[in-house]
Amino acid sequence: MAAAASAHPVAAPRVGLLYDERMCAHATPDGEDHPENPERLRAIWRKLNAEGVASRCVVLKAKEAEDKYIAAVHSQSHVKLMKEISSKKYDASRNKIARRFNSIYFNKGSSESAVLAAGSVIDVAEKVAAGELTSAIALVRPPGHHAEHNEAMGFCLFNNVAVAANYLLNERPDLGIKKILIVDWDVHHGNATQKMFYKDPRVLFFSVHRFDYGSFYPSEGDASHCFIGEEAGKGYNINVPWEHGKCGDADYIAAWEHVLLPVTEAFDPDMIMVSAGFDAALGDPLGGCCITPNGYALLLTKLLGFAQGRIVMALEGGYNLRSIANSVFACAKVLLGDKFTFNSPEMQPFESTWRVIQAVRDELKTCWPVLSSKLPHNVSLRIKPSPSELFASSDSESESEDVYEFSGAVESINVIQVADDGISEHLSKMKLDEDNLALKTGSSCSTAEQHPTDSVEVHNNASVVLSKRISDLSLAWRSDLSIIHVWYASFGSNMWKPRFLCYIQGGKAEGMSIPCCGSRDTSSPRGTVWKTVPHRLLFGRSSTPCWGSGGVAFLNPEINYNEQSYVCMYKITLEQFNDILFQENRLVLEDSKDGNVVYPDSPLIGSSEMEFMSTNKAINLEPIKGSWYSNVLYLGNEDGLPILTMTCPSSDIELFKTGELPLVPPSKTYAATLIKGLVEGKQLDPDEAANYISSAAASGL
Ligand code: X5A
Ligand code: ZN
Repeated sequence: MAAAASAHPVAAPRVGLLYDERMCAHATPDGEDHPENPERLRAIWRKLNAEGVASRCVVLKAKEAEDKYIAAVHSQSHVKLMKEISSKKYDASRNKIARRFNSIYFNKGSSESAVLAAGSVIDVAEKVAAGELTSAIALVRPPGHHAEHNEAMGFCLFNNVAVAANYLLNERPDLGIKKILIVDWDVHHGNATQKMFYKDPRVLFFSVHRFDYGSFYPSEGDASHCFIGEEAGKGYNINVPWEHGKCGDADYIAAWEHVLLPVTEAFDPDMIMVSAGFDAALGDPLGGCCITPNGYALLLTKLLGFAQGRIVMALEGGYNLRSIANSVFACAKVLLGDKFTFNSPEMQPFESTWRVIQAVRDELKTCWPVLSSKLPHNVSLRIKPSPSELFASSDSESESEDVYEFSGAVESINVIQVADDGISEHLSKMKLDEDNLALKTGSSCSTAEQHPTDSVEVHNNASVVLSKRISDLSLAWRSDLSIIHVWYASFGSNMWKPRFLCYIQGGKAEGMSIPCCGSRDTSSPRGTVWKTVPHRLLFGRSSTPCWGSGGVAFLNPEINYNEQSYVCMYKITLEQFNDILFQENRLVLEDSKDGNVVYPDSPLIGSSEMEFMSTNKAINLEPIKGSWYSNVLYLGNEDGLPILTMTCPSSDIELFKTGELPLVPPSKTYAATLIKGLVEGKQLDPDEAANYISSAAASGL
């Protein structure tokens, strides 16, 4: 390579690039598809080689972590379990143990991959700290930032970045790294890293992530901006929680300019570690955000001016192979010192971004006085994405390939005028039938407005032709909704699978006095996943036609971070979800003449209701006002699909509070059904399950 003529030639940076096929051994046990799969590493590695970037780096092999270094941030028993989970001893119980964790699989390669991932980040961090490398990228998996002290979680087994940061601070004082900034730009909150350094002022943890008011994975309240650290660590934990998807370069740059960079300047770290997930990238199937490769390059460039450029990047999430390959490629070029030209396409942060940034600054300004200044007030902002944009899937691969040709990201925010708040208000008040839009597939992060123009005319003058059209339409919704999948989150008796299946296949399970008619589509759920949600479980009303006397389960629609209720999520079609709503709300009739079942001929949750929920998080179904389960809640997103549940409206909660509706414990049979669900679902043992139900029944509202 010809060096450019310069008065002060600067030595080429030595950029570490760690890749090792051994970290591809961790995979699903039976080859099931999973977003966190070995191809992620291979796709990145192929791209870096094809572009001639790998050969410009110092390529390193993975290295195992010593137990004691992992055990400095994890419990001994967790280290032991993760190290043994791939051994013969666990052949029979491995899958069962995986199900005890949230979003975890194990196979025979998991233990070695996990130890190598942690050891590799230690190794590159040590080399950067020692000055052997200028900076480094560790292509590791499994990822780490969700892995808690005593728990694997969210595709993560060991918290690789936390292990390495702890190693430098506590084991290698000789290397002189006294303060570390961890920048977690994975689209998910770095819950575990936050906890591990919550009281530690030597580690400034900064995480920017989707929060969606608490509904985005990992759906814990501590991802909010109010969590700023404790004791000596107060002020050294910074969360920037996005309110919705579709955030892109402009939003991230704004968080950098107005939060991260001023604080980093004041903190003056000795090293920066990036929890570099690329699931906020354009095209990612889980993230729903849209950072371009140039956007990542710019975010990284802005960090290079600190800590003498000592940056260690460790891969976390990122599930679109093209997007992650292109994004890592862009980052590698930044570290190698390639010049980027960052143009300023017309791009503006969301109005919500500005609100979030202001809230973060307010929360932290006493700790970081530099945040007390006024934000520029005449910034040009755009309104939050339209509802149809928010539910649109964003995993088009060709699209993310195209974006690589995109010329650049914003350099600074240009200022024109403040968004009109009235527009978002209008959106939330939109009448349901005003916008009978088809769900958009594929997404763009363009700012183009989506207008609800294509409403289907069904309320028209009567004519033979039209009535035929109506009946066609009444079936058409079924085929439209049969190709859309959702997670139905059950929290009551439906947690017991045989009972839930009655709603799909018809019939009745043990303890039920009347049978279900089932769904028109009797196919089994495509998946089952358990999780807990921050909502109160309550039991109320005094009897049901099906279960007899005793209260039935409701979920308080209000989010309450002090509550953890179990939900069993079934992946079903939106058609099946509607059929469950019909049955729960007793809308399926039996024709008195032929005994055939008659379903309502339009869905309760169609595309427009989905859109409404994407912005409002809940929808009270007007057509069945007064029914017990007329309130559909959007509880977030699981692997790219919306999580929905059905419960009572908030107005009923008020009636429960005043006693106009009674809070009544469940009957023995009904409680037994819930307990069976929790036990057979391997969530709780029988005693714990009984406790869970009785304490939910005992605590008032
Ligand atoms: C590392 C990471 C995501 C887990 C999502 C689970 N984990 N639904 O991106
Ligand atoms: Zn992630």
